[in-house]
Amino acid sequence: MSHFALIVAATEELGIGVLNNLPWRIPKDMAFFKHATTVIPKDSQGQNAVIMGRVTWESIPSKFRPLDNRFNIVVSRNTSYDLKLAKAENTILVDSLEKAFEAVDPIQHPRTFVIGGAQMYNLAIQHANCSHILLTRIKSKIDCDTFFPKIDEDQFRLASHQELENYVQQSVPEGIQKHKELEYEFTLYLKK
Ligand code: FOL
Repeated sequence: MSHFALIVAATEELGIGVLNNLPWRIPKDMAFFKHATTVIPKDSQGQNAVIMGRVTWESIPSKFRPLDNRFNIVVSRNTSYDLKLAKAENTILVDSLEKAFEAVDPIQHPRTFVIGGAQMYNLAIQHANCSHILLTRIKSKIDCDTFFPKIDEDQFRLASHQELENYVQQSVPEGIQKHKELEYEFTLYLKK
């Protein structure tokens, strides 16, 4: 298998969720998520793959499921889990993260993103092929019951803003952004 990225929005305390949902709604971060996970590198073809745990799958509003223009891979130990797909295309169920990676053909799916939740992130961040972490850092204190693992600074370095823009092939607002009472910042970490 080839390398993959994690994408996440997390507070300074690395909170990512509460009651099986996102603790905030930041439209420009959601637009960033959609763009970053959909855009494919120049001179490649196909659609990126997004890998998620079953709880994250259920947290996505059904009208946005499966995430369009992306190959959706849902991980559940329950091999007869009912995805309840309205539109049948573009989604598979696998029973481990390793099987999710095996299901990705790098020719058809140029980039792979692990999009949550905590259990998937915990396994994926330790994986040798985890090369990128797109972290939207939420600066406000928000109560969460689910957390992203600590990013080991010996293994990952904070990339420059230019490296972030190159990766997502789009301009990204630099520095602290505001949405209502929330402050946040787009960052990228790269495997050293
Ligand atoms: N990464 C970042 N930066 N922000 C997030 O909110 C985020 N969320 C998840 C994973 N990584 C993230 C997991 N949760 C949708 C909903 C929840 C979700 C991920 C995606 C979703 O519905 N996405 C639609 C767009 C929805 C909209 O426009 O409001 C999509 O097409 O991507």
